[in-house]
Amino acid sequence: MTNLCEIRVPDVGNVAEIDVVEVLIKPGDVVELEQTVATLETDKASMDLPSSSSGTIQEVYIKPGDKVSEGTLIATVLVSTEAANITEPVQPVAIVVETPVVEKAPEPAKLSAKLAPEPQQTLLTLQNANTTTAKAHASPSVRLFARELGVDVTKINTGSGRKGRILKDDVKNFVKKIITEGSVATGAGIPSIPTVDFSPFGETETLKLSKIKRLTGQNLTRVWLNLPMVTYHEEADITDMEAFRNTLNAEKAKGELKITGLMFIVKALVAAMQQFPSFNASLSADGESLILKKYFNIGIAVDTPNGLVVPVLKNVNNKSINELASELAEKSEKARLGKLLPGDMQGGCMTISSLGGIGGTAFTPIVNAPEVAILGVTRAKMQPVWNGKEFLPRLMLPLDLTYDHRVIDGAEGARFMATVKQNLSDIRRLLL
Ligand code: CAO
Repeated sequence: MTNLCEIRVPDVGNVAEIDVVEVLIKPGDVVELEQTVATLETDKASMDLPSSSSGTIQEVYIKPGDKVSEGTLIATVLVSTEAANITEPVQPVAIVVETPVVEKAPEPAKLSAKLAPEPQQTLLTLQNANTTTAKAHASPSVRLFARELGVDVTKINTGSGRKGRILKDDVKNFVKKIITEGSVATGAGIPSIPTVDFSPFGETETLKLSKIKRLTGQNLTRVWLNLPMVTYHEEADITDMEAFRNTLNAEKAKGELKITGLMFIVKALVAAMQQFPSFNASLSADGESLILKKYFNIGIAVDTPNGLVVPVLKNVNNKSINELASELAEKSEKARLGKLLPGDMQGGCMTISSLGGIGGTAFTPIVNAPEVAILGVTRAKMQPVWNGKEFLPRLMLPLDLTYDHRVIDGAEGARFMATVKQNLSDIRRLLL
């Protein structure tokens, strides 16, 4: 035998019109007593409407967007008389929408470990997401659902519900995105930049980013979020080096490839890396060991019409300045024509980003991880330098070393740069 019972909106205080935000049942669903059947919302609060019976839903009388009030019929439930669970109307569970809600961090998500293509990264994303305390526009049932999946609803930027409310589907989509992409843009717990409609301010045009720019952007963001980076600034006196370079170039026949200062910088850098092995290294995946490299390959950031690419000069220690100059000329030409092969860009130990041909006094380059450091170079400038007795005009080259602070200590960074500086100031040292 069965009874037909009704689920109605209980007394929720003197509120005339309550919005139906989400309906979580359909005919044929089996519901338990106090199971959430719908989410309602007033101006001030969001509430889960629990079932007042357990049984099978026969009919649902509301849909999202409807307005209800005390006594409105929500659904009918077929209840077996043996179960006879008919009760007094159950009070909805309310959560004040406008006030930050402190959420208890649940156990790490199991789902991610099972399904994610990159388990470590995805797991990290979900676990990080669990530990925050913030407000989110979501009903208690959605919060519970999110918690069960190990998702912090505050990491879901906007919901697809009314007024941006986060619905169950948004939580599911968030998880799907993490699983398919390995992470999401906001996966490290960083709030995303809000989307702005610029049209009120004037005309705009949307240009698609080149593939190189998009990939570089993803890589740089990943590095920025993972590496504690420090940038150390130094200046090298390259007056003598420049005089020597000019002599060499003057000896060259017309049309022969000229040598830029960058080749000396590459050599000076590698000589310092030979003295400081931790700069020619990568951190192991578990962060517990340093992988020291016995080869010396230097990546050179090259500016191309499609974005930044980094061809690698291989075995720099075994090559002459002239050889390196022609290799860079060939590779940067290939880079600008978009003809670099993957092998041309692999195997770098440290990268140089030189803006010296353009200008600048200093900048903070981003490490090309898993390398541990990058050397930035800006424009050399004649400066008065005090030699203890008088000011002399010297050509000073600004250098910026950014390093991964997990691997390199500040003092080590400073010593390394002092060595690079010495090597450039007196290039005879490169013979040692
Ligand atoms: N100070 C003063 N002059 C400099 C200099 C410096 N630090 N660096 C280069 N120059 C001079 C060169 O001597 C050359 O002068 P001449 O024309 O009189 O010979 C001129 O500037 C142009 O040099 P160049 O840039 O063509 O050559 P390079 O070997 O110094 O650099 C390359 C090659 C490929 C690194 C460079 O062309 C390039 O693409 N730089 C941009 C890299 C970049 O975008 N980095 C940013 C990464 S972070 O977003």
